[in-house]
Amino acid sequence: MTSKPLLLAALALVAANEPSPSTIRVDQAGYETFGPKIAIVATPDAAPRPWTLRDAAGTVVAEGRTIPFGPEASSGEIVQRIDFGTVTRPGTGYRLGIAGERSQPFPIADRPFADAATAAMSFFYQQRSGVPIDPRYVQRPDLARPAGQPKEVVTCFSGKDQRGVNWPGCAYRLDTTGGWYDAGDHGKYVVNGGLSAWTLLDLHERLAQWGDPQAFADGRLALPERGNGQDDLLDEARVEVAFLLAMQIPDGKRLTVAFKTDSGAPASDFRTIDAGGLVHTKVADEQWTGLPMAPADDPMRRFLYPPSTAATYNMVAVAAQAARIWRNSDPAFAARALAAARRGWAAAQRVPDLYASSDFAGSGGYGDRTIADERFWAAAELFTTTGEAPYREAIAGSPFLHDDSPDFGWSGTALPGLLTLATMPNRLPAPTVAAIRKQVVSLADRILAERATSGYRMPKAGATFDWGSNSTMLNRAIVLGVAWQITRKPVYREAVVDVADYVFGRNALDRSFVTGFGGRTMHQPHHRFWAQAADPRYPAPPPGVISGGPNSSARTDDAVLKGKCVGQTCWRDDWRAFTMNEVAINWNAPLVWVTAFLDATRVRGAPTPA
Ligand code: 9MR
Repeated sequence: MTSKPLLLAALALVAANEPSPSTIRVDQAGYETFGPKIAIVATPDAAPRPWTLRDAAGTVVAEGRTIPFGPEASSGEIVQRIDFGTVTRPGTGYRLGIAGERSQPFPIADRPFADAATAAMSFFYQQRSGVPIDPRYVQRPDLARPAGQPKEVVTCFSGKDQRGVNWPGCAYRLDTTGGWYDAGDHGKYVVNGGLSAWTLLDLHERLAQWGDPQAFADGRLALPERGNGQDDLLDEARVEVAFLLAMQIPDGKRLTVAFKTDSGAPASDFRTIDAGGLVHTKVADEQWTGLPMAPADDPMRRFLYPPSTAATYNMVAVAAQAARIWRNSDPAFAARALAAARRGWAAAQRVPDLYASSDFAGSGGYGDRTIADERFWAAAELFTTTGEAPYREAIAGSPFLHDDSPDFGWSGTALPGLLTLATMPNRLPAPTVAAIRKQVVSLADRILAERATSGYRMPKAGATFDWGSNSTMLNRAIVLGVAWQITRKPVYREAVVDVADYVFGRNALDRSFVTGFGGRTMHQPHHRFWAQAADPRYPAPPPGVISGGPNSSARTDDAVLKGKCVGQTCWRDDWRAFTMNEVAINWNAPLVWVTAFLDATRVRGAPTPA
């Protein structure tokens, strides 16, 4: 148990190290030597102000006037821009200044995002379940820890759910050892794990297309697999792919499941089905544990929770993607993944309407009533890998070929399918591929249009920030990045830089949401092990971990900010604030994608004048 004085001392320590916020907001991780350089300043009125840029020695290296923008919806401020893109001298400790106010220090560097990409990948190693976290592969010795759930052979949950409905369990066990913990909790969820693994695998495939296939070559990351001759990003992603495969129900198993699981009513319509090939939704604790809690100390019983059609399609998509990625380097693994994907596809055709129940205690719901998008995604990945007719038929005529949502996430997975079909070599007719590319570019244009309305040049208009809003921004940056890949128009890449600038500090809170990158970063994630703010005997987070970000819509954890915040100001650096400051695999994965994209596509050397 923590004593109160210790707790207060820990909180005071964090507060004492914290520079005060500035009204001049910069990308605290840095600006690219030959890239755009925009800062945002909040001012009491819209009158332009003179600004200066000083180097670390205090010498003025540039000056100019702010460019008024006006009222800003996402923050409630009046903002102006500082454009210092003409400065191309690398250095550290630059600061912008306006009449007595100065920004956090920042570097100008050729590769300001390279270290963040590496650190953001380390997050996945440190979220691994089933293996000890080895001091040789982490940034500080106190981040090492014993394995959590080193032998996780689990059966289905049986007994009463939170609404008193009795679930019958099952007559088998699965070995689900491994994978990544989802977030600050110790649940392992297929739909979120699948999307996260897909994001990293998608990055891997694209790095080659961007001309940087060695970005995560063997030895680039600190991993136990270092030196095995395989790409390190693939080594990490494989941990999760293996977990997804382990969640699939063996052939011939029968299971009693509820077909009615709408939220609002207790689960009902239990039927016994042939469950072979379906995928369990999650393996997780029976009850929520508190913070702090190292994975190895987690006392809860863990169970498999019922399969769903969405989880099945999700595994299918990623396994199909894995099958083409490992085809040459590990044909046996690739064949196993493809067989699992085909078996999953068949099972989902047989059982197209099995939805997850969110009524179990101890773990996240991840419920999703719309499965057509998962089906489209699975078909897209299977078709890209195999070229076979049934998958083409599932794609052809799909409304998702023309869907106008620029967002994707754990519950909305049509866009991942579209992005794959747009640029991964496949056997669709050339005019169809051209139409899909056009669609991706038009979604990116929609994002650009929203950015034009944003004083912070965010890829999203308005003041609504949902749970995990930083991943909404980063996933939109992925769409922009693919549009850049298709068109090579600089504006799409510039808009990706804007998203990086936002998450690394160019926001209304003057806060880098990524630990370790910036002068004023997030310190206190909602995380059971990186829980130093809750208990000084636990470690502070490693660098490279992104907060979920502002949440203006669903803040069940928070009375402090209620009614007192606008949009992006609805966030606190507080380990208790689980709707705002948790960290998660599906938020760090797009951080890796975006930082690695920017690093791989950086301008090498001074651009030739037009
Ligand atoms: O990221 C999820 C978010 O979209 C949902 O609104 C929220 C509430 O259901 O759950 C989030 O996911 C959490 C999951 O349920 C449990 N592990 C931590 C995840 C991040 O907070």
